[in-house]
Amino acid sequence: MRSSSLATTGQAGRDGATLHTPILIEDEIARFQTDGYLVVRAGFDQGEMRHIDAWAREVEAMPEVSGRQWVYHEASLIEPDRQLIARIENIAPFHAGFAELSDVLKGAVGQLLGEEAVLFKEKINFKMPGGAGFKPHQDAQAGWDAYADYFINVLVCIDAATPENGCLKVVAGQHKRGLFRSWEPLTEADMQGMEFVDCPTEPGDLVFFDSFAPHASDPNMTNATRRLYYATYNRASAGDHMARYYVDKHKNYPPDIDRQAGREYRFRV
Ligand SMILES: O=C(O)CCC(=O)C(=O)O
Repeated sequence: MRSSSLATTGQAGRDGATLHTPILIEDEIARFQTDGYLVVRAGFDQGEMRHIDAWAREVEAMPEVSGRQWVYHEASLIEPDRQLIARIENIAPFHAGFAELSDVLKGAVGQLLGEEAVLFKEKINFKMPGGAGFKPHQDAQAGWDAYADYFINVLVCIDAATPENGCLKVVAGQHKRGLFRSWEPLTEADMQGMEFVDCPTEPGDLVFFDSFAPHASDPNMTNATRRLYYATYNRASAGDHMARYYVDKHKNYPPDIDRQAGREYRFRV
Protein backbone atom coordinates (compact mmCIF):
# COMPACT_ATOMS: atom_id res chain seq x y z
CA MET A 1 0.00 0.00 0.00
CA ARG A 2 1.32 3.50 -0.77
CA SER A 3 2.50 5.62 2.11
CA SER A 4 0.59 8.84 1.37
CA SER A 5 -2.26 9.51 3.77
CA LEU A 6 -4.35 10.41 0.71
CA ALA A 7 -3.66 7.06 -0.93
CA THR A 8 -6.51 5.06 0.60
CA THR A 9 -10.06 5.88 1.58
CA GLY A 10 -10.33 3.35 4.35
CA GLN A 11 -13.30 1.73 2.65
CA ALA A 12 -11.74 -1.73 2.89
CA GLY A 13 -13.92 -2.52 5.85
CA ARG A 14 -17.26 -1.77 4.22
CA ASP A 15 -19.74 -4.63 4.24
CA GLY A 16 -18.87 -7.39 1.79
CA ALA A 17 -15.99 -5.44 0.24
CA THR A 18 -12.82 -7.19 -0.79
CA LEU A 19 -11.00 -4.23 -2.32
CA HIS A 20 -10.23 -0.75 -1.04
CA THR A 21 -10.81 2.33 -3.20
CA PRO A 22 -7.48 3.70 -4.50
CA ILE A 23 -7.27 7.49 -4.36
CA LEU A 24 -4.70 9.62 -6.22
CA ILE A 25 -2.59 12.38 -4.73
CA GLU A 26 -2.25 15.80 -6.34
CA ASP A 27 1.16 15.12 -7.83
CA GLU A 28 -0.18 12.01 -9.57
CA ILE A 29 -3.09 13.93 -11.07
CA ALA A 30 -0.64 16.56 -12.38
CA ARG A 31 1.62 13.88 -13.89
CA PHE A 32 -1.33 12.25 -15.63
CA GLN A 33 -2.28 15.58 -17.19
CA THR A 34 1.29 16.20 -18.41
CA ASP A 35 2.07 12.69 -19.71
CA GLY A 36 -1.35 11.28 -20.66
CA TYR A 37 -0.62 8.28 -18.47
CA LEU A 38 0.21 7.55 -14.85
CA VAL A 39 1.74 4.47 -13.22
CA VAL A 40 0.65 3.82 -9.62
CA ARG A 41 2.74 1.12 -7.97
CA ALA A 42 1.00 -1.34 -5.60
CA GLY A 43 -2.44 0.19 -6.12
CA PHE A 44 -3.79 -3.08 -4.74
CA ASP A 45 -1.92 -5.11 -2.12
CA GLN A 46 -1.00 -8.80 -2.21
CA GLY A 47 -4.15 -9.91 -0.39
CA GLU A 48 -6.34 -8.00 -2.84
CA MET A 49 -4.37 -9.41 -5.77
CA ARG A 50 -4.96 -12.96 -4.54
CA HIS A 51 -8.68 -12.27 -5.02
CA ILE A 52 -8.25 -10.60 -8.42
CA ASP A 53 -6.03 -13.44 -9.62
CA ALA A 54 -8.62 -16.01 -8.49
CA TRP A 55 -11.43 -14.02 -10.14
CA ALA A 56 -9.52 -13.91 -13.45
CA ARG A 57 -9.09 -17.70 -13.28
CA GLU A 58 -12.84 -18.06 -12.64
CA VAL A 59 -13.62 -15.87 -15.65
CA GLU A 60 -11.27 -17.92 -17.82
CA ALA A 61 -13.04 -21.12 -16.69
CA MET A 62 -16.57 -19.78 -17.20
CA PRO A 63 -18.41 -21.65 -19.98
CA GLU A 64 -18.46 -19.81 -23.28
CA VAL A 65 -22.15 -19.15 -23.80
CA SER A 66 -23.84 -16.70 -26.15
CA GLY A 67 -25.16 -13.66 -24.27
CA ARG A 68 -22.62 -13.86 -21.42
CA GLN A 69 -18.97 -12.72 -21.22
CA TRP A 70 -17.34 -12.21 -24.63
CA VAL A 71 -14.39 -14.51 -25.37
CA TYR A 72 -12.02 -13.88 -28.29
CA HIS A 73 -9.38 -16.40 -29.36
CA GLU A 74 -6.23 -16.11 -31.47
CA ALA A 75 -3.78 -18.55 -33.07
CA SER A 76 -0.51 -18.92 -31.16
CA LEU A 77 2.50 -17.32 -32.85
CA ILE A 78 4.61 -20.16 -31.39
CA GLU A 79 2.34 -23.10 -32.35
CA PRO A 80 -0.01 -21.82 -35.09
CA ASP A 81 -2.39 -24.79 -34.75
CA ARG A 82 -3.02 -23.91 -31.14
CA GLN A 83 -5.93 -21.58 -30.25
CA LEU A 84 -5.38 -19.27 -27.26
CA ILE A 85 -7.71 -16.99 -25.35
CA ALA A 86 -6.71 -13.49 -26.49
CA ARG A 87 -9.14 -11.56 -24.34
CA ILE A 88 -12.44 -11.69 -22.47
CA GLU A 89 -14.68 -8.61 -22.48
CA ASN A 90 -17.95 -7.61 -20.81
CA ILE A 91 -17.10 -9.36 -17.55
CA ALA A 92 -18.52 -7.23 -14.73
CA PRO A 93 -22.20 -7.99 -15.52
CA PHE A 94 -21.44 -11.69 -14.98
CA HIS A 95 -18.87 -11.67 -12.18
CA ALA A 96 -19.33 -9.98 -8.79
CA GLY A 97 -15.58 -9.62 -8.21
CA PHE A 98 -14.99 -7.69 -11.44
CA ALA A 99 -18.16 -5.68 -10.77
CA GLU A 100 -16.51 -4.62 -7.49
CA LEU A 101 -13.14 -3.96 -9.14
CA SER A 102 -14.64 -1.80 -11.91
CA ASP A 103 -16.57 0.04 -9.20
CA VAL A 104 -13.68 0.81 -6.83
CA LEU A 105 -11.58 2.17 -9.72
CA LYS A 106 -14.22 4.84 -10.43
CA GLY A 107 -13.00 7.00 -7.55
CA ALA A 108 -9.51 7.63 -8.93
CA VAL A 109 -10.77 7.94 -12.50
CA GLY A 110 -13.31 10.49 -11.29
CA GLN A 111 -10.44 12.51 -9.79
CA LEU A 112 -8.77 12.57 -13.22
CA LEU A 113 -11.98 13.31 -15.12
CA GLY A 114 -12.98 16.07 -12.69
CA GLU A 115 -16.40 14.49 -12.22
CA GLU A 116 -18.09 11.14 -11.62
CA ALA A 117 -16.90 8.30 -13.89
CA VAL A 118 -19.20 5.85 -15.72
CA LEU A 119 -17.96 2.45 -16.91
CA PHE A 120 -17.80 2.20 -20.73
CA LYS A 121 -16.17 -1.20 -21.25
CA GLU A 122 -13.78 -3.66 -19.61
CA LYS A 123 -11.71 -6.70 -20.50
CA ILE A 124 -8.85 -8.97 -19.54
CA ASN A 125 -6.08 -9.23 -22.15
CA PHE A 126 -4.62 -12.68 -21.51
CA LYS A 127 -1.61 -12.63 -23.87
CA MET A 128 -0.89 -16.33 -23.40
CA PRO A 129 2.46 -17.76 -24.62
CA GLY A 130 2.45 -17.01 -28.36
CA GLY A 131 -0.19 -14.26 -27.94
CA ALA A 132 0.10 -11.32 -30.35
CA GLY A 133 1.11 -7.75 -29.54
CA PHE A 134 -0.78 -4.54 -30.33
CA LYS A 135 0.31 -2.06 -33.03
CA PRO A 136 0.86 1.50 -31.83
CA HIS A 137 -2.57 3.13 -31.58
CA GLN A 138 -4.82 5.44 -29.59
CA ASP A 139 -7.87 3.74 -28.08
CA ALA A 140 -10.03 6.62 -29.38
CA GLN A 141 -9.17 5.33 -32.88
CA ALA A 142 -11.58 2.42 -32.30
CA GLY A 143 -14.58 4.66 -33.05
CA TRP A 144 -15.11 5.70 -29.45
CA ASP A 145 -15.90 9.29 -30.50
CA ALA A 146 -19.37 8.01 -31.46
CA TYR A 147 -20.09 7.71 -27.73
CA ALA A 148 -18.15 10.43 -25.86
CA ASP A 149 -15.23 12.75 -26.49
CA TYR A 150 -12.89 11.52 -23.77
CA PHE A 151 -12.18 8.27 -21.89
CA ILE A 152 -9.73 7.05 -19.29
CA ASN A 153 -8.47 3.44 -19.07
CA VAL A 154 -7.18 1.80 -15.94
CA LEU A 155 -4.87 -1.18 -16.35
CA VAL A 156 -4.71 -3.50 -13.33
CA CYS A 157 -1.67 -5.75 -13.55
CA ILE A 158 -2.52 -9.37 -12.65
CA ASP A 159 0.69 -11.12 -13.83
CA ALA A 160 4.08 -9.40 -13.92
CA ALA A 161 4.33 -7.72 -17.34
CA THR A 162 7.82 -7.39 -18.80
CA PRO A 163 9.36 -6.37 -22.14
CA GLU A 164 9.77 -10.12 -22.82
CA ASN A 165 6.09 -11.04 -22.34
CA GLY A 166 4.68 -7.92 -23.98
CA CYS A 167 4.14 -5.27 -21.32
CA LEU A 168 2.42 -2.01 -22.24
CA LYS A 169 4.56 0.58 -24.08
CA VAL A 170 3.64 4.23 -23.69
CA VAL A 171 4.79 7.61 -24.94
CA ALA A 172 4.58 10.75 -22.82
CA GLY A 173 2.85 13.98 -23.76
CA GLN A 174 1.47 12.92 -27.14
CA HIS A 175 -2.14 12.67 -25.89
CA LYS A 176 -2.31 16.45 -26.27
CA ARG A 177 -2.37 16.02 -30.07
CA GLY A 178 -5.91 14.58 -29.89
CA LEU A 179 -7.31 11.95 -32.27
CA PHE A 180 -5.13 11.22 -35.32
CA ARG A 181 -7.83 9.33 -37.28
CA SER A 182 -10.46 6.69 -36.60
CA TRP A 183 -10.27 3.00 -37.47
CA GLU A 184 -6.55 2.90 -38.38
CA PRO A 185 -3.58 2.45 -36.05
CA LEU A 186 -0.83 5.10 -36.04
CA THR A 187 1.35 5.38 -39.14
CA GLU A 188 5.14 5.81 -39.26
CA ALA A 189 4.54 9.47 -40.16
CA ASP A 190 2.27 9.95 -37.11
CA MET A 191 4.98 8.46 -34.90
CA GLN A 192 7.80 10.76 -36.00
CA GLY A 193 9.32 12.09 -32.77
CA MET A 194 7.39 9.69 -30.52
CA GLU A 195 9.50 7.67 -28.10
CA PHE A 196 7.66 4.55 -26.90
CA VAL A 197 9.01 3.24 -23.61
CA ASP A 198 8.35 -0.07 -21.86
CA CYS A 199 6.00 0.20 -18.92
CA PRO A 200 6.74 -2.99 -16.95
CA THR A 201 4.29 -3.69 -14.13
CA GLU A 202 4.00 -6.00 -11.14
CA PRO A 203 0.77 -7.55 -9.83
CA GLY A 204 -1.24 -4.79 -8.13
CA ASP A 205 0.26 -1.93 -10.13
CA LEU A 206 -2.20 0.36 -11.93
CA VAL A 207 -1.67 2.33 -15.14
CA PHE A 208 -4.11 5.12 -15.98
CA PHE A 209 -4.02 6.38 -19.59
CA ASP A 210 -6.38 8.44 -21.64
CA SER A 211 -8.03 7.57 -24.95
CA PHE A 212 -5.60 9.76 -26.93
CA ALA A 213 -2.43 8.37 -25.32
CA PRO A 214 -0.50 6.37 -27.96
CA HIS A 215 0.43 2.89 -26.74
CA ALA A 216 1.47 -0.51 -28.06
CA SER A 217 2.85 -3.86 -26.94
CA ASP A 218 4.91 -6.76 -28.27
CA PRO A 219 3.89 -10.42 -28.52
CA ASN A 220 4.44 -12.79 -25.62
CA MET A 221 7.12 -15.24 -26.71
CA THR A 222 7.75 -16.53 -23.16
CA ASN A 223 6.18 -19.67 -21.72
CA ALA A 224 3.92 -17.92 -19.17
CA THR A 225 0.62 -16.06 -19.53
CA ARG A 226 0.53 -12.30 -18.96
CA ARG A 227 -2.93 -11.10 -17.83
CA LEU A 228 -3.81 -7.40 -17.64
CA TYR A 229 -7.31 -6.15 -16.75
CA TYR A 230 -8.47 -2.92 -18.42
CA ALA A 231 -11.52 -0.88 -17.41
CA THR A 232 -12.52 2.19 -19.44
CA TYR A 233 -14.65 5.09 -18.19
CA ASN A 234 -16.15 8.33 -19.51
CA ARG A 235 -17.56 11.37 -17.74
CA ALA A 236 -21.03 10.84 -16.25
CA SER A 237 -22.13 14.08 -17.93
CA ALA A 238 -21.40 12.43 -21.33
CA GLY A 239 -23.89 9.62 -20.59
CA ASP A 240 -23.87 5.86 -19.99
CA HIS A 241 -22.96 4.18 -23.30
CA MET A 242 -21.89 0.69 -22.30
CA ALA A 243 -25.04 -1.11 -23.49
CA ARG A 244 -25.06 0.69 -26.87
CA TYR A 245 -21.31 0.17 -27.32
CA TYR A 246 -21.66 -3.59 -26.94
CA VAL A 247 -24.75 -3.75 -29.19
CA ASP A 248 -22.87 -1.84 -31.91
CA LYS A 249 -19.70 -3.87 -31.50
CA HIS A 250 -21.66 -7.11 -31.67
CA LYS A 251 -22.76 -6.21 -35.21
CA ASN A 252 -19.19 -5.87 -36.51
CA TYR A 253 -16.91 -7.75 -34.15
CA PRO A 254 -18.92 -10.21 -32.03
CA PRO A 255 -17.34 -12.67 -29.61
CA ASP A 256 -16.23 -15.91 -31.26
CA ILE A 257 -19.25 -17.86 -29.99
CA ASP A 258 -21.61 -15.59 -31.98
CA ARG A 259 -19.70 -15.55 -35.30
CA GLN A 260 -21.31 -16.61 -38.58
CA ALA A 261 -19.47 -19.32 -40.51
CA GLY A 262 -17.93 -17.95 -43.71
CA ARG A 263 -18.09 -14.28 -42.66
CA GLU A 264 -14.77 -12.47 -42.26
CA TYR A 265 -14.25 -10.37 -39.15
CA ARG A 266 -11.32 -7.97 -39.16
CA PHE A 267 -9.72 -6.47 -36.03
CA ARG A 268 -8.87 -2.88 -37.00
CA VAL A 269 -7.78 -0.99 -33.88
O1 LIG B 1 -2.51 -5.60 -23.30
C1 LIG B 1 -1.71 -5.14 -24.11
O2 LIG B 1 -0.63 -5.71 -24.38
C2 LIG B 1 -2.00 -3.86 -24.84
C3 LIG B 1 -3.47 -3.69 -25.01
C4 LIG B 1 -3.92 -2.61 -25.91
O3 LIG B 1 -3.17 -1.82 -26.44
C5 LIG B 1 -5.35 -2.50 -26.16
O4 LIG B 1 -6.12 -3.39 -25.75
O5 LIG B 1 -5.75 -1.50 -26.79
